[in-house]
Amino acid sequence: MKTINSTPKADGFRMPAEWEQHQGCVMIFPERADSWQYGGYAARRAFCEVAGAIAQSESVTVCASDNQYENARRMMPDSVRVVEMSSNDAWARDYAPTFVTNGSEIRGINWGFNAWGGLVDGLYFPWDKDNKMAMKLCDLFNTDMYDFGSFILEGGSIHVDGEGTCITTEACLLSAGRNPDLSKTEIENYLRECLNVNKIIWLKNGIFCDETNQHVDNICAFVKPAEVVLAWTDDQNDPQYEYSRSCLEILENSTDARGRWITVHKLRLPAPVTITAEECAGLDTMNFKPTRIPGERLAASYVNFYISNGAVIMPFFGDPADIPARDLLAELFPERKIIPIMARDILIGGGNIHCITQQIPL
Ligand code: KQY
Repeated sequence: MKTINSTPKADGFRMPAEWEQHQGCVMIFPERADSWQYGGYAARRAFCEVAGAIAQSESVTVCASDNQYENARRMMPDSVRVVEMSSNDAWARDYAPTFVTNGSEIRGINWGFNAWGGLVDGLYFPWDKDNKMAMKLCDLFNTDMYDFGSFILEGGSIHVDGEGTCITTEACLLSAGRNPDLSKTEIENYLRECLNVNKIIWLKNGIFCDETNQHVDNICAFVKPAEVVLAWTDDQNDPQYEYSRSCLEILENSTDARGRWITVHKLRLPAPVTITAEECAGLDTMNFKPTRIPGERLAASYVNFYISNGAVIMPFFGDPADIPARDLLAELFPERKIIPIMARDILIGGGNIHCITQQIPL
């Protein structure tokens, strides 16, 4: 693996849209007991279901620590490859490489990772093993690497259409714990150079109570060029209403990199999902403090789906809104199978299906 001292844009590489063909997907086996309740058993089962669903149409590699390797190999379907790799937690979207392509070669981008805000408002310490994963994965997948380790960015904070447009949120990218010495224009320049985009649509907020400082991948996702789904509530008393309304206004008044107006499909949220006292009791403390408190709202959203070569793997929450959400995605992705996974045990960790997966383009 060689480190390349230029930028993807300068070399004619771009980040493809998630619906473009993949060679595979990478995930990480969940383990830490202050993220995943009751020792992570239920979360592991949910991760196995996600991996199995993705493996129906592309190859899946799951990274597991030495401690969990045997378990992971036993639990994961035979179609899934398990490799030993250490990490601090299990969020492949955020610290696996962002892959870029020139049509015949792929390269990985290593962003800096500081657990969603470092010592300002990060979610755990240390994060050194997570931060090394992009480099290790470039080696594993035999790709050269762009090293932007001095720029803090998680994969879940960007979405692209593969045709020059990126969507992100101000709440996350301009947060004090990431790149406080960079102006908005300087941050945009990183996105332009690294993803090879020339239009950045800045939403203000994401999902209420999303502990990543409101990653875009929980509120809004491209479903095809110039078309997005937006997490939506009609309840004007819900703080989410104002967040989603503002996103709608921005999106409906935006054109993409090719000058097309954006069409927005409202993907209605489930009723607010909160963590129970029993679930909290199954979480280890962190620095003598509980990581969640009973009644805390979790950042549940149907937007956090993964597009595989043959399917859309989406979260279900056991809410009546599951069905219309599935039907809307089926309408928007007529050529793909919709595979719902009961995702509460992933959500308790703080993210969902998109957050635990990272695609590797062809
Ligand atoms: O991408 C994500 N949604 C990661 C959330 C991390 C939560 C740590 N408890």
